Amino acid sequence: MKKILTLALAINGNKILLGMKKRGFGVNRWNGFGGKVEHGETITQGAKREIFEECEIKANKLQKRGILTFIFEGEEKELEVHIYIIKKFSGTPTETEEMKPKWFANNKIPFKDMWPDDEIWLPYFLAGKKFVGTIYFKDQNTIKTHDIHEVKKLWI
Ligand code: 6U4
Repeated sequence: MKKILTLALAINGNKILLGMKKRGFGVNRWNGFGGKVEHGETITQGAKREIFEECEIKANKLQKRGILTFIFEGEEKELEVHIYIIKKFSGTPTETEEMKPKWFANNKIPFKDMWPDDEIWLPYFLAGKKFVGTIYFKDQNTIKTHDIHEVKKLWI
C-alpha cells in the first residue's frame, strides 16, 4: 500500500525554513511542512493546506523538486513523499500545535535532529536540482540503502 505525503521547505537567501515537529510521525525532528494528501485534493493542494495548518503561511507559489519513496523493513506500507520548494508565501511563519518554525543558515542545518535521509537529498534541493529515488530504512534512525539521483524532469 502506498501513501502519498507532501513536504515543503522555503528558502530565503542563504536560510532555510524548517519546523520542529511537536507530535505524530517524526516527532522531535526538524523537517519541512507537510502531511497526508486527502481525498478530493491534488497533491499541490494538499501541500498548501498542510503548510498553512502547520505554520500559518499561505504558499502562493510552489515548485515540485523531488519525489522520494520511503520503504521500512518489515512494513507493507510505502510512503511516496512529494517535496516542494515554497517560492512565494505571505504571512509570518508561526508556531502551531504541530510545528515550531525556525530559519536556519544553510551551513547550520541541524542534520543530527532530522530524518537521516535529509542529509542525502537536501544538497540537491539547496542546489536547485530535481531528484527522485527510493530509501530503504531498517528503522526510523537507520538507512539500509538508497538510490537517490538527480533528474532533469519530474513525471508528476
Ligand atoms: P497525523 O495526520 O497526525 O497522523 P502525522 O503523524 O503528523 O499525521 P503526517 O503523516 O501527516 O504526520 O506527515 C509526516 C510528514 O513527515 C510529511 O510531511 C512527510 C514527512 N516525512 C516522513 N518521512 C520522512 C523522511 N524520511 N524524511 C523527511 N520527511 C519525512 O525529510
